[in-house]
Amino acid sequence: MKYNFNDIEKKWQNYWSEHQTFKASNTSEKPKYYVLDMFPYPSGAGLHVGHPLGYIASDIYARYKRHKGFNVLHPQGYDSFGLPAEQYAIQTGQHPAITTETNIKTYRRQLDQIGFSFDWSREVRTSNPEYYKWTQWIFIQLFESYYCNDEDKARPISELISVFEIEGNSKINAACDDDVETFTAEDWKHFSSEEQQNILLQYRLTYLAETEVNWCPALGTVLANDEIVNGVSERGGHPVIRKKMTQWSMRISAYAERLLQGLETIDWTDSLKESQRNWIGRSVGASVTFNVIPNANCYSERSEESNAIEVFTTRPDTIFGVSFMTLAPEHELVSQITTSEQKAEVEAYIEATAKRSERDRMADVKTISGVFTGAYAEHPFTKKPIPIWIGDYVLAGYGTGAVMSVPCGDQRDYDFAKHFNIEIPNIFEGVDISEEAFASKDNVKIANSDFLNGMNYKKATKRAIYELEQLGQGEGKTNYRLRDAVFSRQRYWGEPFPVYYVNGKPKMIDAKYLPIVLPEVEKYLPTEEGEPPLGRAEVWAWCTKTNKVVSNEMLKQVQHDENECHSELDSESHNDNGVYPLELNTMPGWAGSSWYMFRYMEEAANRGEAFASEDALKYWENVDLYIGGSEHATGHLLYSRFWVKFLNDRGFVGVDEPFKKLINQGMILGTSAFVYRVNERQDVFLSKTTVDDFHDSEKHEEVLKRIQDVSGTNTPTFTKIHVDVNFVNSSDELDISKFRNWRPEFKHAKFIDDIVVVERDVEKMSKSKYNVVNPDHICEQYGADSLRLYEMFLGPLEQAKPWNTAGITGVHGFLKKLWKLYIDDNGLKVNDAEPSKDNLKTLHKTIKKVEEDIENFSFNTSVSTFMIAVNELTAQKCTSKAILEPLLILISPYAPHIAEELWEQLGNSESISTAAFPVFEEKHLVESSKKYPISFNGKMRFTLELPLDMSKEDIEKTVMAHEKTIAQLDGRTPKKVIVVPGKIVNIVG
Ligand code: ANZ
Repeated sequence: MKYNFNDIEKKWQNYWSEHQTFKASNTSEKPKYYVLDMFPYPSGAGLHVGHPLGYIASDIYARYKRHKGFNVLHPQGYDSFGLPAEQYAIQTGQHPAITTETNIKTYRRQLDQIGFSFDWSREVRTSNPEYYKWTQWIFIQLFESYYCNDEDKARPISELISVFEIEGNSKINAACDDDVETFTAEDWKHFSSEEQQNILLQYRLTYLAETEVNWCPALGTVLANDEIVNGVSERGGHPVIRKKMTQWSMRISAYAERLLQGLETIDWTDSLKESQRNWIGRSVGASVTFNVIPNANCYSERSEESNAIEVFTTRPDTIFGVSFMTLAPEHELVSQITTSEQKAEVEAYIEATAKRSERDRMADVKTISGVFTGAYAEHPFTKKPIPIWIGDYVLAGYGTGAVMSVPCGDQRDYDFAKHFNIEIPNIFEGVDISEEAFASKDNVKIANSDFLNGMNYKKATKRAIYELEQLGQGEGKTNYRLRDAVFSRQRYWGEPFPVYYVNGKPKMIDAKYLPIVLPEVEKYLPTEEGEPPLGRAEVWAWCTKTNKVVSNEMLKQVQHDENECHSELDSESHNDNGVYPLELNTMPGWAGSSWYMFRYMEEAANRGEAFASEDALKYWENVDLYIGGSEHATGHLLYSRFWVKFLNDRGFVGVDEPFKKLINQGMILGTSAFVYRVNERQDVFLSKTTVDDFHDSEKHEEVLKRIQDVSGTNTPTFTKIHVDVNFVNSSDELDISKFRNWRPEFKHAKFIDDIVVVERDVEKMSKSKYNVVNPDHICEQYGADSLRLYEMFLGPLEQAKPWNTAGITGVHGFLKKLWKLYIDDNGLKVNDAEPSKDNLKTLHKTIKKVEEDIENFSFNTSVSTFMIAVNELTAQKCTSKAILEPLLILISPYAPHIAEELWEQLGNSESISTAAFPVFEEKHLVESSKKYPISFNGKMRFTLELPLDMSKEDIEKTVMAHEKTIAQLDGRTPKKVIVVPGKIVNIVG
């Protein structure tokens, strides 16, 4: 009987689905284990062989854990809101819900054919209203919370209001905006409700604020920092500019320290933790206030006010080395302190720098640019005037957007001072700063610094902070690079906010009316007025009387009436029919993925009253193993930790971290193929080798002639272009007719060479590089088990590795060999024969290695272990069920279909996934004999294999009687025979 993988795989996939073999239970007696994959975004292109790598690894682990007696939750779903479906909708008019549905079908078919042990009954889709109802609900909870720094956790906003009512805000220690003003209980009572709402907004964990955002005009939306690569949008590579907009933000900065500390409690790779640490960017130092010296010559009307500049510094010990200050061009004081003489120059500079992105500004250390404001600040200790400059090396969004510049200690300050001829005082004892700043803080004493003289960095820092505190001009401060996360997107295909506006002030819709379902629009583009696509919705107003989304007509009605009788703005008090505009932005891609791990915990049938029931949350706790790509290091993986900490603070979940262990799978790279095109004639192509010959002086003439003959060009130049790897055979030769049929512009392609050999290069596997290998073809041709084994066999899970389809025949051959061990032309050949010692040794060696490998996520080495085992058992002609049955369990996590089939053939009626993992027994590996080195006077002459349980006397007798010993001794009688059982025999004399 042949190994008919296509039939076998289909049969078992149907079996698993019909029997719900991998459905997890929420009430099992077994210990729980939760294995999660980062869920896919269902793109139109479907899966390529790079996508399932992590899924295969997690599936092996999930199946292994089931064999080990765990109740395993291994769910899957779709991150189904997002930009590509929307862009496709813009181009084709097709509703994103429809394309998303189609894409999901393709994904599901592709995933099913690989034989994953997913519990599909718990599937989630972030774009499903029943799902995003809870994303909206979490948003409301964030709005209704503030962060109490004393308790170090989020608390209900109602508690904050109670404190305001009793004692105002002077004693409140909470995360809030920078510019919150102090008020008393009395003040609070007298504030209008609108003023009160404005103040609360400065404390809420999600708040509306005018923020400088990354605006991408081409995509018509705001992008997060991690959606921008090298200054352009990650998607599409469009330019990104900075722009001020009113946006929802998430006060993630309140959680900076806990996000940092939490890393110590989870089992993630060092590199991943390091990127989160860098992203959070904790800096310990001080904030210092410099008073601006009033100057009547300022052009601003507000110049008479007393101004102060607050800076953040990591080096308060260098305070006496300050010889100027630098403000970011966007700093709010710039316009107030600049003198009339400097006004024109300052304004020109600000305009020029606005064009440079923050990233450019950070990356560029060479260009020194800046301008003097004409104003001076007073040094807190020496009282000397210090010139205030603006320079774009100071970033507006970091620290306070202002620095105390210490040219002797900071290279950027040094370069700036040199360039503009500013004084460079030296405050380091015995250090030469004639060439560059002294950037180190170690092994040096402070000089020329009044009360800091003679101190090292540590002491001077402490003392400087103390003295600043005495003056009331500074204090110790820890700063984080992590900024609050902008949460609004000007897109259609995302979660609507449960928010409406009364007099421009946001109000939350009561949670019991959720979900607020995404409205229909006739086009997915922003409106002509520049509003987001939801601005096109006709039924998108909130009626507070019926608690329903109603037609915008009702809104217009009110405004219309108002215009007649009243001024335009006071809509609430007059003629108010209780209908208000809804928020037009939608939530960003990371909203739905920040909590989806909890949704899977609930069995689908019980999903109702909560995002997951208390029992389900308690049972599954958090994800034990999470596998996914490292590109989410500072996006999804940080945001979801933040939301989980918040949900935990407010008592909605019992855990503080979502993912206990995390592994990043390495990328599978494609082997791209290229030909060269003659630039002067777009329809003429040639091989890489011919291009090389063209540049070779000996062959140049001949090649040039050939090119001239075909293209008529005398001075050809070449461009390398991608060709689809599917047009290339295993000898790297291009199928010219396929190429010509590929695209209209290639229809009449002419080739200089008869045989076109493509150039190969390893790149990221991507549709745009035409190097994508589709798993469907592999499954058809070799089967899913071969695909699974091969993906693992490519190399260590976490490393990047190139795909080469040709290599799959190796693992496919192995599976055929495995099959033959059980089945030949006459059918099953396994019997009840007593296993030999060698059989047992092979089996137990394999159990030990495979178990160790899986526990260490070293799946590639397991595959070679299986190959060795099958080779050995084949050589041993093993037919013993006692060996071959457990062997199937070992292989089943990797190649589940063939394992199930052979398991059934052996007479088992239940799925192999329910079988217990074989138990390793050391005794079978213990050697029963030993190859003794036989030495004569310490020199080894030959080896002799003897049983390990042989007595000392018998060993001596056997060795002495051996013909090689007799020959060695040549008639002599040895003085002594030393026998160390299990080790050596030495014959002396
Ligand atoms: C005085 C000083 C002396 C500084 C010295 C450094 C060395 P990290 O570690 O990244 O937190 N700085 C503060 N705010 C800035 C901004 N918005 N843009 C650019 N630079 C800024 O760096 C903090 C240090 O970077 C601060 O300490 C400040 O310069 C500068 F010998 O103050 B330092």
